Amino acid sequence: METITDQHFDVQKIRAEFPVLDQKVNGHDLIYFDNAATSQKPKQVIDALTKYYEHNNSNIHRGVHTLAERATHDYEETRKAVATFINANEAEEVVFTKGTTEGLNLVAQAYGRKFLKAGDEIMVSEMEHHSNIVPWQLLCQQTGAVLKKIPITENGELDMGAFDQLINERTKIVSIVYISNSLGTINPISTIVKKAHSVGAKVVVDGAQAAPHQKLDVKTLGCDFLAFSAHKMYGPTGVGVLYGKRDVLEKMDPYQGGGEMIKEVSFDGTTYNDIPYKFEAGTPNIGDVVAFKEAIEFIQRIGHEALHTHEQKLLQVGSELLHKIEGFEPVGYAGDKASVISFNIEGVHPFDLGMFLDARGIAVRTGHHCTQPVMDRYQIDGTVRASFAVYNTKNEIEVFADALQEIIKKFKK
Ligand code: C6P
Repeated sequence: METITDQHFDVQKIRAEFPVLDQKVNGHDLIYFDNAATSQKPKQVIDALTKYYEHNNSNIHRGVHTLAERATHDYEETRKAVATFINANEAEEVVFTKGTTEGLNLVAQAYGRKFLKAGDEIMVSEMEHHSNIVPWQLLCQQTGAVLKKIPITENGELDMGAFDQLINERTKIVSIVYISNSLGTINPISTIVKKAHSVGAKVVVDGAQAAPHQKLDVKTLGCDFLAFSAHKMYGPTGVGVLYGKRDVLEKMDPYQGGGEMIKEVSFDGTTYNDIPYKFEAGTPNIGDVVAFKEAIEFIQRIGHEALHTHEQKLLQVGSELLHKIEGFEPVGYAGDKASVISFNIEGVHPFDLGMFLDARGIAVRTGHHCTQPVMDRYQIDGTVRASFAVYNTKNEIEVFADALQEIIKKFKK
């Protein structure tokens, strides 16, 4: 497939693929800067979903009729596309979930409950999303394992010195976010993996925010598990991926019991299906999995390089313009950062800023972004977060910065 080079990157052409962007909100052209919460969907994803329900809807892996075969084929084609997208060894290492949250819970329960015992240690960082904290807290309650926290520095990077101090032979799992949703920080995953593996710990990567911005290569990363969500990478909601290395997945117990995950069931005992089906109990979200393939195709067509270059330009323009605003207080300014700007304006509550921006058609997220420990770290209630995607423009950022200036002026009168 031919990808778009930097010179041929045409943001207006890309925007035209996203019907939702072409609308007025509260009388203004919509400016959608809430991409870290969920991205918009290109027409090819929407069309694939419609096509599935108009032509192929059927249950999978269990029918001999034509529609069942078509649905099964398309569902499994997405699995292959995901395996290629993340450079997995094989499609069987790709488990479909309903999102990152489910993937992380699956590892905690199906791996953690089987292999961890009292006194073992699990390490996460202070910048984790709640979905990479709470499943481990539950596991600690169930097993007596202990949760350890890698602190973050003032600019929002992992304190790698502290990590080196914390890691030891009791560490059994390191579960770490690739890109922080509230700070934008890109973490040095390969380094963490090497250190964790040297003490025999498994590494789980929360790739929710990385999947839309970063080339995900499980071989380069070396991680044992990687979880991400389709809806943050231009795909449908309700679908996620848990990648796991074959030998690890095979040793794990099932996560849920039901149809599809078994080989034989009797009251004398049940045998389980092979991976990945062992972890996909019940009828999955077939239509959305099928449409997810188109989101992958969309990203591959643009190419990670062009995508990255464009988003980094937006980040640079946004950072420069916002820094000129009086009272601007960035939260998270790591050297290696994705296109997310989290900030506060002195004397104005983030929620108020969010409301006034919405009145001008600008969608941002405000609050703690499901990372309350980050807010505690900086002793703030929340932030305003503007997160940029491939279809955002420099002009939108200029409009956003002007709108902020005007809103602040009104507040300070
Ligand atoms: N962050 C945000 O606005 P789900 O909901 O399962 O698709 O993803 C959970 C999740 C896990 N890890 C990270 C780093 C995330 O950013 C998210 C979702 C959204 O930042 C909703 S809180």
